[in-house]
Amino acid sequence: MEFVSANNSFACEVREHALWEPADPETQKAIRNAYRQHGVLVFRRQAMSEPDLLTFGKMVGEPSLYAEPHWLSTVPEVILLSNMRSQTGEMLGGLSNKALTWHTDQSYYAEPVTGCFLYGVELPLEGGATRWASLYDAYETLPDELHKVVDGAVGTFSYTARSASARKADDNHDWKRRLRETPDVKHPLVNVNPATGRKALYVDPGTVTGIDGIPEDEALDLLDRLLAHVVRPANVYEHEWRPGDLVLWDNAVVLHARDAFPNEENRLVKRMLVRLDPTNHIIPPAVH
Ligand SMILES: O=C(O)CCC(=O)C(=O)O
Repeated sequence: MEFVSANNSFACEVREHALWEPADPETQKAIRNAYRQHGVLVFRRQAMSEPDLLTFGKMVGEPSLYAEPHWLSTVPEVILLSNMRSQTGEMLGGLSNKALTWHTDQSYYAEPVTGCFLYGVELPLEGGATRWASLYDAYETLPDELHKVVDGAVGTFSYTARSASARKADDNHDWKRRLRETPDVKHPLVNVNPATGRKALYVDPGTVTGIDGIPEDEALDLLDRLLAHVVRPANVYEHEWRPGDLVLWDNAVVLHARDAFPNEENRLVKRMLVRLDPTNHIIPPAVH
């Protein structure tokens, strides 16, 4: 097994390793350590059944169910993301073919499940690339005057705000129930890894609607500046998907975004959410 930088970015590609074969404890530990350190791990050319995906999820943490039951696959921890439809015309999973702007999953929950991976099954010839940006590197390279503002700051994370534009699209969400179940929450804008002491910024464009103690227009301006810093090209890993690729990431320490793709083309990726070990990973705490 070999760990190399993916396209000279912060993300790490794991080579010479077959995820569908049983891994010994040393190998598992090396993968978990690389995951904690880099926040994004890329495995190419994997042949994974859904039970294999579940076994991998259990190696990383505790696989968790998603809030949209009709996106779930035969193994219910596996979530389908696709623009494809069944023979009777129902959407096979969620998120259709649309672009997804920079975001991090579950930040609108008081206790986000932060581990996540995608496994590429069927991919379009054009479009549909996914990008990740490091919130560790973003924090570490912030100018001092911004450190002073974000250290100790608390943001409001709103599912209602986040879903406002998505609610207009047909992407197979049960919006009414989701809005009812998901009140606004607060999290710190900077979190510390409990095992390494490393700090990561925690911002989620479109979801963070305000910062405690800062007037709204100033807060939104600050959030725009932070986002521009996080997603500058030197801080981004872009993944061009091929069938069999598996990308694992930690939503507490990276943002991600996806390009749109033509709806005439099929894209099917399988996703799993994984609750991570709070002694090794940042779990963004709720602030009351
Ligand atoms: O389909 C993708 O590549 C990304 C999906 C995504 O952004 C998500 O699951 O939150």
